Amino acid sequence: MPKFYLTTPIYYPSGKFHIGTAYTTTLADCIKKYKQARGYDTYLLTGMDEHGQKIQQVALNNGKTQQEHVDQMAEEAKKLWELMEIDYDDFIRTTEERHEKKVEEIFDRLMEQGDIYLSEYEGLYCMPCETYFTPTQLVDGKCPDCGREVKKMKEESYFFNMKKYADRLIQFYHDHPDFILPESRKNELFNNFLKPGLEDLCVSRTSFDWGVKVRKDPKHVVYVWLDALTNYITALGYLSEDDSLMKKYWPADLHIVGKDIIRFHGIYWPIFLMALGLELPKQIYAHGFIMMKDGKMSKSKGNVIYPEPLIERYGLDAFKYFLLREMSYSQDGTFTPESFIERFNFDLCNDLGNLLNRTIGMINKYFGGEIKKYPTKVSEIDKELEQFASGTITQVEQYFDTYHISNAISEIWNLVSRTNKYIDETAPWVLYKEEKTEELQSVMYHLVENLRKIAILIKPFMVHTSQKILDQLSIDEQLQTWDSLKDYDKIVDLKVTSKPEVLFARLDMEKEVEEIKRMMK
Ligand code: ME8
Repeated sequence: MPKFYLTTPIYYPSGKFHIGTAYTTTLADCIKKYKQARGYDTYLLTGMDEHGQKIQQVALNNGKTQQEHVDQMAEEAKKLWELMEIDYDDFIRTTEERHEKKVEEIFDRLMEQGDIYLSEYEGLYCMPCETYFTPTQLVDGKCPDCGREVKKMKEESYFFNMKKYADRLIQFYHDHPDFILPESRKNELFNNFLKPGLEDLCVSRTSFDWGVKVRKDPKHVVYVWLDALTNYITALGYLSEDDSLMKKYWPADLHIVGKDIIRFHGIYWPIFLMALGLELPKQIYAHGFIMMKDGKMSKSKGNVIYPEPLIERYGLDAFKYFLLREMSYSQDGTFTPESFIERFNFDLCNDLGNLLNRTIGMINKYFGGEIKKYPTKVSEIDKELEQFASGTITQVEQYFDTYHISNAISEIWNLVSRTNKYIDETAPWVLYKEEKTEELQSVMYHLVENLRKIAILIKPFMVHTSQKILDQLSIDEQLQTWDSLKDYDKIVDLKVTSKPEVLFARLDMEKEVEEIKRMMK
């Protein structure tokens, strides 16, 4: 069985997770479920990035010890992932012993082999990002990542010799054109950071102590990014007695990250791995941001929307559908209450929900709910629909395989629309009136067959809706698998439910928009 190791970033426990943060995990979970359906032995890692000055300060502000704060946040994160049915295999926390011990060892080793050396650092520091910048990297004198004020700081620090590995990394980029996705972000990284030449990276701090201490010089704590990035290997038991997971799953097949942290993953992480003599991950995909009408989500703007109330009111499947559909492969996505309700009403209720309801209603009315077997008489238009569906499957697989999830979903919805149109074209009510039984049987067969396919295709992101469709149509278990998508004539002796259940009930636009605005306050 081929393996597929994928990771989300490990999250900062600095505040409640909004829908933007939830997007990364939703995407990762969808890709995992797709890969599983395709027969991969998958392993999904997520977790928490619990060290650093920012966390120390948040804990202090909340009147808690750092440990109390991160413990509570880890519980909250796990609760959210449970609500969102994120099927992760491990949840690593950087304050766990299994991680801290290995970070100490890694740091020691990099020092011993001369990749890390002691010097002094003077620079412009952005505290929320825990990153030093050179004056030229600033944008309007402020942090290029978050736009906040930077502070002049000087400290004795350990440095990582990035220059030593820069050429090897440039070569790696050339040899692996798909290493960083999407291409636009790879070009950005290459042109803005690699080409001008890398600076050595400051990898320790003395200004606070909430972190992994450098074993041989404990007034220093390890830079949070060096600490955090290694989670992808410490979770697999790197340098441990039992490193069977490491042997099995490393290198990672896919690191999923947001665009704001691609520099750390696309430059520093590969170089750390080279220094450790480990293989580099196969791919790193940096997605865009979920934006609001008035820009980034922020508490001060009062435009933050959290996953819980949306899921509670509209269901998990509608929530995931919206996020994954709205965020394109290489651009940002936008959340507005209006677009959320529109997608719910049009895509889910009108297009998909109605297709199922009309189909079940007609089979009950015309054939007592029964479909016997593949029709004896198949018209041109039926065949054309079969071809359309098989084209959709090929396209959807291609899109899923290259992480173009929004495009994959659009393709599936094209099939939904095409199938709705097929009902209008074949006018089953006329065939019934004219007693064209064989033709009518074929139309009903093809409707059920397409709904079966649609249900399988949406399963990676709409598990419940998928199962409801398959159950209401009483599809045999063997015909619920991804492999069975290539079949088109295997349905026999099927009886649909006589009491169809509405998948998505139409919402009142005005009322629900108000409701979502209330959630944002
Ligand atoms: O970056 N839309 O953690 P984090 C989409 N601890 N994605 C968003 C987003 C938005 N509006 N806001 C945040 C960290 N994200 C580090 C990672 S990994 C070794 C260390 C994404 O909690 C963001 O891009 O700040 C990142 O991928 C994830 O949420 C966690 O962000």
